Amino acid sequence: MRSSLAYILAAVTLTIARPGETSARAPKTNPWAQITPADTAAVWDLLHSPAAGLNLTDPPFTASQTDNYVAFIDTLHTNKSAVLPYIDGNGLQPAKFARAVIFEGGRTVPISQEYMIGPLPVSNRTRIQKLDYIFNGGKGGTVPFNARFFDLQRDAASEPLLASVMTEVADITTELFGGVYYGADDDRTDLIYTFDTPVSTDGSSAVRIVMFRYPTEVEFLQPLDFYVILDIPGTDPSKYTLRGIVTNEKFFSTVDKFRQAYDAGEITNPYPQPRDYEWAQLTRKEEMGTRPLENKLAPQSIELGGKRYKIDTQQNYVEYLGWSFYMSWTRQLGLMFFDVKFKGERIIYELSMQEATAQYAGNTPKAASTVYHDTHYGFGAQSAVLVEGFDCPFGATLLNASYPDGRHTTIKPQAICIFEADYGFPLARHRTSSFGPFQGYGFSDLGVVKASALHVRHIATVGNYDYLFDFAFNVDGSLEVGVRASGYLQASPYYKTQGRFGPRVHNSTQGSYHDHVVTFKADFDVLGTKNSFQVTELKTVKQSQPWFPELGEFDQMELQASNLKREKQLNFAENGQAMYTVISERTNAWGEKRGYRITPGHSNIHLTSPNSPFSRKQSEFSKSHLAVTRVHDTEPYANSWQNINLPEAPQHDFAKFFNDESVEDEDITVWFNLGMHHFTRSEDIPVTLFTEASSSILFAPQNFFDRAQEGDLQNRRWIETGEDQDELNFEAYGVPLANCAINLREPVTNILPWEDLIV
Ligand SMILES: *[C@@H]1O[C@H](CO)[C@@H](O)[C@H](O)[C@H]1NC(C)=O
Ligand SMILES: *[C@@H]1O[C@H](CO)[C@@H](O)[C@H](O)[C@H]1NC(C)=O
Ligand SMILES: *[C@@H]1O[C@H](CO)[C@@H](O)[C@H](O)[C@H]1NC(C)=O
Ligand SMILES: *[C@@H]1O[C@H](CO)[C@@H](O)[C@H](O)[C@H]1NC(C)=O
Ligand SMILES: *[C@@H]1O[C@H](CO)[C@@H](O)[C@H](O)[C@H]1NC(C)=O
Ligand SMILES: [Cu+2]
Repeated sequence: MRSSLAYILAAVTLTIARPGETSARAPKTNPWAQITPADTAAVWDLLHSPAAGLNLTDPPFTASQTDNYVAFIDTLHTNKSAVLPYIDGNGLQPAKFARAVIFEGGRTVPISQEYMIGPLPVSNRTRIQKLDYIFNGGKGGTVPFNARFFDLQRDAASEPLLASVMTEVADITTELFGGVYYGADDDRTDLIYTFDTPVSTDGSSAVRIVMFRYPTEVEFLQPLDFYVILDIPGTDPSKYTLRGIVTNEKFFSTVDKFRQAYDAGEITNPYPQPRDYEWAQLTRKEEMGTRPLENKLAPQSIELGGKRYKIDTQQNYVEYLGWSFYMSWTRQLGLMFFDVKFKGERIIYELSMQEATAQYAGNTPKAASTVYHDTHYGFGAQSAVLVEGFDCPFGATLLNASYPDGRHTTIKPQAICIFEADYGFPLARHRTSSFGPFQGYGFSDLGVVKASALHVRHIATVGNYDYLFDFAFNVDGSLEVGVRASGYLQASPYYKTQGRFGPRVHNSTQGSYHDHVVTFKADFDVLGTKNSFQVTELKTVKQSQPWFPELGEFDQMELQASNLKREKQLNFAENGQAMYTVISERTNAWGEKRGYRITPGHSNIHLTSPNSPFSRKQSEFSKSHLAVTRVHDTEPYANSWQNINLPEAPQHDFAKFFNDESVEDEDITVWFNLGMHHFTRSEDIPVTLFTEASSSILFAPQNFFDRAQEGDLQNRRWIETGEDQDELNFEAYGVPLANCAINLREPVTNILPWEDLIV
């Protein structure tokens, strides 16, 4: 498989010259950098040392759910209060800390417990402390066993019950689906399954809703109408019980009742799932024919003038046409940006994705109950190689990403790309003309300015979905955040009666309706930490003007600006009739407060169901377009990675951020949601398309400057007629056109890094 993939991709490899690729030097050592591989190993060893007293089983895959073992190590957020004196002054670089999640199944009351370990590197000053301060649910870093991540160990403990139920009905599943499940390790087994999330509501019990599928590469699109629900509370498998079997939209609380119904002819499989799956692979489909001229190479975005950005790859620091920023990467959240400045002035302290929630609907136990928080699986850990020329333009800078993986560090080669791209439209243009029938004499001029942006991109494939995160730093000082989704639907079996949950998209497959809500954090520091959140409403008012006596009172638009006083979750106004701006008290040349506007882009949504039992309290961050809070070292994250299984008793409750603190002239964070209401369609087969599954937001200067940030760009043209109208003056501002060199080659490359590297 590996070599054939490499071969196909190598067939269209374009190598372009990269003149002037340059490196930057970060002003400071990156204080948000992830912990080093050496630190990860040392933290691992420290946790496993007898002195730590944690009694850990190593390696964890040999452990059972009643042992203690390390789930993972990651980088702990560096406190903003410690960073500012360092990046803005002569303060010391803040100490690095790791966080570690330990599954403590060996305790009398089994739990998951999170720790902070630091300062790093490990020395005799390094301490292992409970990590509580970033979780506000009341139990700190403790998560009850029932709610903890459903790992291989929990899977193994509930497997015997599942296998025994499925063995009892093997004759029926054979007749219905031509498949059996005698247990994962049984050679006769030819079905696979997925299970529900959340597995618990408040941690007091756990449920396992198993949905079977055919074992193909496209399992997400090949669901079978067969569900087994197990109650699996605690760590003692002898207490695990069958809640029931669901098929044909009917519930059977025992195997016997199910068998009686089957024998009575009440259970059928009217829409058999095909066993073939080529239809669901992202390959070219010969039967669809060809389109005229499409056999030619498609247009490409190429940095013809050479790199116009600089990177300090040691510090993950980037400079681009006035912009500068640091990047960081964590196992759970993936890419994060810090200290985002334009022309030397800070606009954003931190910009990072916080959570991607997906909630489904349907009249099946799985679709009805599914809510995902994809940080549960880790955006950093699930991001991987980008295909040059397709995921990112040819010639893009491809950076490796890495994350702690056990005692080691896994490198994901080429997981981040950076490139400058043409916007496809000009930034600005105007043509002045007095030619025409009504003018006595003619003059004309035309100015036009090129638009481009530096993009930083990564793609995380979390289970069925590929999330493309794109951050575009525009030449005019605006910044666009975009997220797109492709990949497989998490589909349900097709039922004739369930059109209200989504259309039939294949023989036996229904595209289950679902919401995607992707929560981001933007800790704005517009010219310092003291900012306000201004809402400028567009109101219609009645007024009269003396020069229109005949109108009396008439309707007129008016801007009514006010600052948000207290922390709040809020939605964008209907019809776009409000502007949202983070402002500083500092003013521009015109006496206006300098700010950055938050402009909704495409598909700015929030979760549809505010009160579903599966998303009740652990998903509050996904329930409004925007939220404004005061910055605290204790509130760095919107969510916690194991919160998903605690909808009724959250480990971390975003709603508690809103405790009436003032957000006027204070250090504030704006949380915002992107996403989509995924109205599934047959065009989601084989995979969802990035064109439609797209969402964005733009941050743009709002009186931040005294004028538009284009006047200093040289990539522009000014064309005017001279005194003699036949004469044309053409100003090109000295940017050469002819220095591009593109070498097209078709090398066979075997360095496509499909495999991770472990260090
Ligand atoms: C250590 O954990 C194991 C289970 O993994 C348990 O059997 C043993 O009693 C524990 N030892 C101590 C000292 O707690
Ligand atoms: C800690 O380590 C340092 C350097 O190795 C050493 O000088 C110091 O005495 C140690 N302190 C303690 C309390 O062990
Ligand atoms: C799937 O549907 C297509 C189109 O209706 C039909 O031709 C085909 O026979 C069906 N396959 C199965 C296995 O039912
Ligand atoms: C990225 O990983 C590759 C191995 O695939 C390695 O050769 C390369 O040096 C790494 N690049 C950077 C910038 O660390
Ligand atoms: C960050 O700040 C909190 C609150 O003051 C404190 O409890 C915590 O120890 C700090 N974290 C680090 C890594 O210093
Ligand atoms: Cu979707």
